[in-house]
Amino acid sequence: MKHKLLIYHKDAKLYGEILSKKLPELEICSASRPEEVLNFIEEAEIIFSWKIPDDLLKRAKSLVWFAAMGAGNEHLVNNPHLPEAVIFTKTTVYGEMMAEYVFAYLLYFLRDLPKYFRDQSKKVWGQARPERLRGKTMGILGLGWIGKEIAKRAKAFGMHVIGLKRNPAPMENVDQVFGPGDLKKMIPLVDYLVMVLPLTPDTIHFLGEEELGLFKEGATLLNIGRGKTIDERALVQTLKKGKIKAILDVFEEEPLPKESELWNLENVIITPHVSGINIPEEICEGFIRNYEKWTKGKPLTNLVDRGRGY
Ligand code: OXD
Repeated sequence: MKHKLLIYHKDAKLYGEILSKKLPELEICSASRPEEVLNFIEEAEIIFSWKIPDDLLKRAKSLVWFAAMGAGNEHLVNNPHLPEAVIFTKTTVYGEMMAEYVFAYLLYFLRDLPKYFRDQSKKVWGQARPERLRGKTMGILGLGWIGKEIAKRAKAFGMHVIGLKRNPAPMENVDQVFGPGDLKKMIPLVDYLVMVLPLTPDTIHFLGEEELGLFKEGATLLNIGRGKTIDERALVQTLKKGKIKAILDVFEEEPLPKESELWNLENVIITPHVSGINIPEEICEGFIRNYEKWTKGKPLTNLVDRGRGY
C-alpha cells in the first residue's frame, strides 16, 4: 500500500510535481484550499505544509508525521490537534539565504550604492570613500542554524563576531558567546545586531525600551527572525530619536499595517518577510532525506523540540 502524503500550501502543485517525480511510491494530494482535501485528510499519514487550518488538522486522524515547511513553527508547537505522538519536523534550509539578505543590505549602505545609483542617473562621477565591514562588530541574537551561517560569512569579511545563545558555549566563527543574562552587556558592543530568534514565551519583546536604548550611536539593528521579539512601539520611539538604523523583515503584525509609523521613518528599511523565501526544490530535498529515514524506521532530523518551542 502506498503511503499517503498531503501537501497543503499555496504552491502545493509545484511541490507535488517535484515530490511525485522523486518519490513515485507516494500517493500525493496537493491542495491549496480546504475543499480539495476533504476526501484525503482522514487518511493522510504525512502532512507537508506551512500553515494548515485547524479544521483540517483536527480531521487528520491517520497523521504520523507533520513536516513543516517553515523554520519557526510557533503557531503549531502547542496546537492540540498536533499531539505529541505525531512526529513534527521543521525545515532548515533558509540559513544561507537569510545570510545573503543580511550582507546584501550591509554592503548596499557601506559601499554607498544608493549614492552611485543617484549619481549615475545624473551622469555624475563622484568617488566616495567606502566604509569597511572588516573590524566592525556583528552581534547575532540566536546562534542556531541560521545564526551560524551569518557568523561564518561575517568572519569571512573580517568582522568581530559576538553572539547570544540560550546555552552559551564556544562556537566556530564566533569570538564571544554570551548567555541571555548578558544581553545588556552585549548590545553596546555591536555595530550591527542581527536578530534571528525563534518566537517563544522567553523571546517575546526580548528587546524592549531599555535594551533599545543601549545601542551605540550609528548602530544598525536587523530583525529577520520574528517581529514580536522586539517591542515595536518602543522601537518606533527609539528610531525616531535617530541614533540607530533598522533593517526590518519581520513585524509584530504582518503585513505591516499601513498606519504603522515605521513606514515613514527615514532610518528604516522595510522588506515584506522575504529574507528566507521558500524555494520548493530546496525544501523538498530536506523532506526527501527525512522521508527516506522515515520509511526505514530511522530517527528523523530537524525535529521540532516542543518543550523549547522551536
Ligand atoms: C519561517 C518563516 O519559515 O519565517 O519560519 O518563513
